[in-house]
Amino acid sequence: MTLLRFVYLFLLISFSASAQKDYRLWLQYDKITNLQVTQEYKMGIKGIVSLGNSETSTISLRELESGLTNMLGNKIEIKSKIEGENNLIIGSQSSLSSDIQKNILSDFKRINNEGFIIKSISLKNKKQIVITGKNDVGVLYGVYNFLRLLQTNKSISNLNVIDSPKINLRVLNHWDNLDRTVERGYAGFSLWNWQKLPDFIDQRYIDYARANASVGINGTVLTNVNANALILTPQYLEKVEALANVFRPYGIKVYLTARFSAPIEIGGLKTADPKDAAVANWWKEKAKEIYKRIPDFGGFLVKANSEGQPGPQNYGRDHVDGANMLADAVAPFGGVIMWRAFVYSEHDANDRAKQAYAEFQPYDGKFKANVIVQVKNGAIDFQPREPFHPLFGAMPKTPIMMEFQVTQEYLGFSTHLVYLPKLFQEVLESDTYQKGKGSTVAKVVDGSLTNTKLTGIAGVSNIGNDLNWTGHPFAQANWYGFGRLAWNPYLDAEVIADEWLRCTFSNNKNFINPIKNMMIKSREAVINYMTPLGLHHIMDTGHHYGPGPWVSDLSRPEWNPTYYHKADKNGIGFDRSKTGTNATAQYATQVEKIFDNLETCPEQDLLWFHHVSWDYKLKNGQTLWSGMALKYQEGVNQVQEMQNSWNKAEKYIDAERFKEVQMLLQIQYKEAKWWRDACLLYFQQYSGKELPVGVEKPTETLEYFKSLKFPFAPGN
Ligand code: BDP
Repeated sequence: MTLLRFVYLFLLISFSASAQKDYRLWLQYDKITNLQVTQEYKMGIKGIVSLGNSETSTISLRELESGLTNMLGNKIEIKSKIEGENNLIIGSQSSLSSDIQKNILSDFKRINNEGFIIKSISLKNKKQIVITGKNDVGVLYGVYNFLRLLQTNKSISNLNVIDSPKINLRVLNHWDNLDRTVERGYAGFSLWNWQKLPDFIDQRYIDYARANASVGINGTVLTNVNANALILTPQYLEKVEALANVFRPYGIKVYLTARFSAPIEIGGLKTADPKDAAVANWWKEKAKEIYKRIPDFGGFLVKANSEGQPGPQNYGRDHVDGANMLADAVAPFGGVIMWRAFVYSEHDANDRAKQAYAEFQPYDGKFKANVIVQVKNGAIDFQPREPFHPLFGAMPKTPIMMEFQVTQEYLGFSTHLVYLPKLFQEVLESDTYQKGKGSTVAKVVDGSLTNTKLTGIAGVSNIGNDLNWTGHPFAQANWYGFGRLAWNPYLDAEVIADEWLRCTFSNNKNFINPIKNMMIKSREAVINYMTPLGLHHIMDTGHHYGPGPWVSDLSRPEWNPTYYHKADKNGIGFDRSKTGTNATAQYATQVEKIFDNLETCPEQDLLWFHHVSWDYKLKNGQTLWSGMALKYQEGVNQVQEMQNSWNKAEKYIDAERFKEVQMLLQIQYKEAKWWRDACLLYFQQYSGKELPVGVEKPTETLEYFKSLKFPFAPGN
């Protein structure tokens, strides 16, 4: 490492420490206020000895140095060798002396290449703490983990933390366009300043990498799935290379989206037919060109023959032909193809929820070894609640990766406080019954169910160039939580919320407990005021902002909310049971039975799977109409409770973030009422019934709600 680079890195890290709280995410490193805790840390950490000399090791060292200095309020000595006791020794396995290695040899057997060990050891009768891993990135993960222990005021007196990521590819999908607009982005423009790259390296890139590394995210797809072929031209690849160079020492690989028609658009070929030798060759050469610049390039993410994107079917070929052709191109360099299964066609009269399974399931076992099929968590599209996608557990011979949406396209944009790890956890815990009871989606995704080696999880990013990165201070928790669950899909959302609050705001339990509770409940609140009881996709059209259950004039039937709720005089809901589209049959028999039967179908999914009458009796004895109306009201009430909790938090945190969240919650409250009133007025036309006692009367008419138009809603 050159001296210049060293100084540069140092400046960058210290810079970010002085930036605003909003910007610092969960890496606040605030001075610890608890004296007893501070005392323990000061006694336990007398110096840092860094054994590595890579860029990554320097980052680890600087991160520790700045984190500890800020949290403890005094500088920690950096030592060139181990002297005295209570040193933090950081370095990868090969850099450790044999007497240190002796202490932890067996632990190395328990971690994978990205794993880490944080351990209190005794060395020549002196107590030391070692942070290690098989390589420097593992050490970096260990360092962030160690810092988190301090951020959350955990004891460090007898450490023995041994941890590895359970999923290999932990990636963010940026739906960022080359003009810096972000599809479904609600936090400003794209971070990637293509015009100034490659020469101008924005501080943001480094802080983005730090944030990701701190939760173990190890890949980033820079560009939108609705892809632009230009990203694959030398002019842009040079810029991609610059980003890859920034991210590499943080353990983050860069991926790009591949537009299937690129050989025509930028390659001058007449076709993009995957069976055409010239096409296959063009991709091989393109891969070679990319890997020459970026030797650790991750590979391509592809949206093909979906929502108008080009793909192999344009040439009478199928998804396997397309994916395998690209797989061959990147295979020599160790690249992967993440091929999306988000497909549905306007020419297919079949229930949209069934189409991806119908198309992809028969391909099981047909993809090349470096292809992983990327499946959204549910069969429709990132709704506030969806039953898990039936492809999970249905393709045992194919690596399947999870796609979650971290950006809140269908959940109130970045204005609504919705804690998404609750949603992620619900999906991951769902039982596919692929190999009998206990075959959870998490076990499909981490490969443990079928001993799959290529595993992955993607989160559609909610990050933009807003000062606070995500538009809503609490949307930072969704980025954080996605990363934590990508690392370990068995973590509990509540534990993650606890960690995040402590790192981001305060360790004061009078703050943590009510605010954690608010976060946990927020996900059910949004379901209640938007789409209770299994309703889905009734957002206004195109931009998906606000309610639009009345929309029925779009060219594609399955883009219309009326297609999804099917409300009429007789009742409401989409019959996907045996008597309807039989989508339930796409699940394992045990699951199929549960969903198919009205008695056993969870009420939270009722209208997803069944069309029932307005008088249908819910488990609590209410009629469907009353129960639904009360759910809408409950959602509104829950937002009010969230406001109450937040208002009491004022004294525990900084004024700026307090105020921001307070204003946002007020908008959320207004919009929750909008959702309730618009949906109930609309559905009331069919139910023909009065609102039950306890539901507030709307103050506007249905016509008014229908007249609202948002031509400039963001993200569209
Ligand atoms: C939908 C979005 C659209 C995306 C599409 C996808 O509305 O902007 O392009 O998903 O995932 O949710 O490809």
